[in-house]
Amino acid sequence: MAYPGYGGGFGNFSGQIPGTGPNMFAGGYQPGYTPYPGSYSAADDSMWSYFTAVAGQDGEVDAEELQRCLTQSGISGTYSPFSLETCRIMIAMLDRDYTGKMGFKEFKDLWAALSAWKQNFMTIDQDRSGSVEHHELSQAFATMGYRLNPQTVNAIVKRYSKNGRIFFDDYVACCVKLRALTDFFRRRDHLQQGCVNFTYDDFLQGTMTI
Ligand SMILES: [Ca+2]
Ligand SMILES: [Ca+2]
Repeated sequence: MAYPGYGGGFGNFSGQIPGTGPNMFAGGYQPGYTPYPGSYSAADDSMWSYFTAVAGQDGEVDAEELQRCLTQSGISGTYSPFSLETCRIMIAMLDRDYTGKMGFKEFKDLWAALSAWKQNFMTIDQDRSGSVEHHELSQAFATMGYRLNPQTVNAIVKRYSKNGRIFFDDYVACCVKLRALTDFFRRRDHLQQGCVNFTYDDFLQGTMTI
């Protein structure tokens, strides 16, 4: 049987990193803001300088630093800035060595993922209301390859919406969580049956850390 609920292409960060050049900031950047000083020749060098400035003394980016830098960078554009909770979720998603912080590689991946989400959000918001509504989210999940029953979609919309509208920040949190939990589940669903046994501790580790 086909795996129920597993999201396909979108959100698979490895392999969709468009590079470290300034072009990854395309789309919705507030005019006038330049994260890359023009004097740098190699895009990687300027990304590295940007990273070290954000990371501070410990050389890694935590949730507070990430929130500050995302707010400053204007990557949310006209959408409201990312909450600390969403920043934590984003770090948890990419934090391969479980330090609760991001190194340079993870930081680069996040920038790439964020511009992909933003493009994705604008595509899904078909009526240009600036938010994603129930039918738009339901369609988006289907496009991403998730097959969720209507009650599940209803429950997710209730959790992530304000007056029926899901804004960019909550949309990202929702997509990251759905992806991470699906991955967690799928790794244990060896027979691809949509049914898993796990221990209490395993369950808590997989869900509480996201
Ligand atoms: Ca730091
Ligand atoms: Ca909309």
